[in-house]
Amino acid sequence: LHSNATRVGILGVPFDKGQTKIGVGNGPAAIRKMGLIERLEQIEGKLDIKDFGDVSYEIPPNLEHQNVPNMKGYVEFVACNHKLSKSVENIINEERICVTLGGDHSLGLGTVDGHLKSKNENVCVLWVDAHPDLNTNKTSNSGNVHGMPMALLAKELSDYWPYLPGLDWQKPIISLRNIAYIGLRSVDLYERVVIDKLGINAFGMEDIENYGISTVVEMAINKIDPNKDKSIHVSFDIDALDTLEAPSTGSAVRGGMTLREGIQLMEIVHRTGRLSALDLVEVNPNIGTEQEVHRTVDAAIHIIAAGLGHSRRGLRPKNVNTLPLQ
Ligand code: HAR
Ligand code: MN
Ligand code: MN
Ligand code: MN
Repeated sequence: LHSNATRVGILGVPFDKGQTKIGVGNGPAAIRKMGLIERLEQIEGKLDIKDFGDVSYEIPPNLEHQNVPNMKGYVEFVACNHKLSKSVENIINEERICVTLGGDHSLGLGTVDGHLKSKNENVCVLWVDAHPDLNTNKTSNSGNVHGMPMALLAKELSDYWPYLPGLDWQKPIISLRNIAYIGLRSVDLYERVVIDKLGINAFGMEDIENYGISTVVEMAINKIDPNKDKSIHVSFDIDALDTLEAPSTGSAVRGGMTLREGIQLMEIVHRTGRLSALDLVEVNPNIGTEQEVHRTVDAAIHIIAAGLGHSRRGLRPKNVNTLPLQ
């Protein structure tokens, strides 16, 4: 391997307690089984890929009987994300781009937290999603914690949470100024109020329609990283893509991004050279037909490969003179 090869760490998080549908915990296995690593190995320049396996966790005894109103699966959520945050921090400390395979989107708490800790908080986040995941336990209609990670991470919302037992390791240390949404089209009432009041960078489907995906991505990155010196975190919820592109997911919403737009987004992020963490979440292989599952997982792999430098223009030959062109 080349010594300057891009270093990548793959981490599975078969976590499904952030929502109530069975199957999203099988996401990492499905993505690996369809050949993620084999496809990443074909990327130009050869990546240095290390698979860290799946995160496992135990509930610490002092947490066992804790709960917080309107937060389903609270102790599992806290325990898993604590372990996950440390793993992500270690992988990024090894100078690897940390690719986290979900699992439901509640894992975004741990991945962003670990990234922030590794990079001394000098991080910006692109949250690519149909949903803003900005509910607190008071505003959520579902009590599903996969709709809450952004509200836990944001400094500006820390006063809106009750005491959260076992979450002292996680401080809301990212400012909403360093966060941008892309792909929104299913926003709850309170989420809408928070986005408007706090002026959160939010690019919805109509912005993609009006400006095109490449302009939207450039605008988003310019907003959250104006000096081009931050470490970039992309948290990609597969439901950002249209239902036709990624049907096997728990909260599909029509009218979403094409796979082409998703790939273009990731190619632009790759070209910044500042991508340090990529989450690919909410792939649920228990939803839909075999063909739909295949399409969804394939889309997920295309998104990841584009972020790590796969080029739609094909590979450049190492030595043109050896090709049978004459
Ligand atoms: N906003 C809704 C809730 O809080 C649904 C959001 C959850 N769906 C996701 N997250 N896949 O992006 O329950
Ligand atoms: Mn989400
Ligand atoms: Mn979503
Ligand atoms: Mn293909």
